[in-house]
Amino acid sequence: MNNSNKDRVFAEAIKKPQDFVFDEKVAAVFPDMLLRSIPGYPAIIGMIETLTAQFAQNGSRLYDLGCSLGASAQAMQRGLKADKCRIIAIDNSPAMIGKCCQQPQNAAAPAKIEYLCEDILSSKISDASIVVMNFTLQFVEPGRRCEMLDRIYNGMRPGGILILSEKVRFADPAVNELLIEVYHAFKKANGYSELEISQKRAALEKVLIPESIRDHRDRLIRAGFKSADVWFQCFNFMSMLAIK
Ligand code: GEK
Repeated sequence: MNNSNKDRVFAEAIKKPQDFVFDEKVAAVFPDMLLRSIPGYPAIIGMIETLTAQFAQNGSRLYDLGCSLGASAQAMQRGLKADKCRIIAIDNSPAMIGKCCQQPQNAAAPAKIEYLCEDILSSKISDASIVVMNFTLQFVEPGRRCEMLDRIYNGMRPGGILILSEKVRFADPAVNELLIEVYHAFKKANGYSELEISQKRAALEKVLIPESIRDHRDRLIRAGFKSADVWFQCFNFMSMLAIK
């Protein structure tokens, strides 16, 4: 990897701590940041491809909400076997969407990816057979998460799926602390220093609000999904499959 693509966003001591933002600096190193910060990220992306092959319905829409650089949308594009679908990838970070639009489209793919720079809380979601929220709901204000899930559910076809991946917390504070420690050991093993780990943790504190697996499942069932089950978990990171 070229050194300018390596995540060093929190490597130097920060004098005036600020909340984490998805700006140009983060977008420039984002693939490296995700790979070294989310246990199982490549496996989740691979399974989004597999799930798309299984669940995409002819003539439907596939959404990647909080797409960042479009990794999930691109996985859906690779897995897509259904005809006449649209793939819509949305993020409210101009830095992320700007980089997505510079990437060449795969001309041989059955559907091209449409990138939109907007707030997913006001995005139109309709006729969807697949919706992916890969580590995005955790950045939505907790008070607006029910509304977000209701909008997704109402915009989906019967038999459609929502893939919801999130960092989670555990109800037992001791277990929660233990899993956070194990997670930090994972980051250290991936080359992050104590300083990088603690400065990023502080920057994310008010921005990334994790909930328990139970909170997520209850909200999905309350929104109307027939089932909502964890299909992937590693430490305090998980992904659920909710079926309408
Ligand atoms: C991946 N899914 O590689 N509206 C639109 N975008 C938002 C909003 C919002 N209200 N809130 C946050 N975002 C990707 C990774 S990253 C996860 C997703 C992480 C966007 C935000 O700008 C960022 O790009 C993304 O959600 C979260 O599979 O960094 O841990």
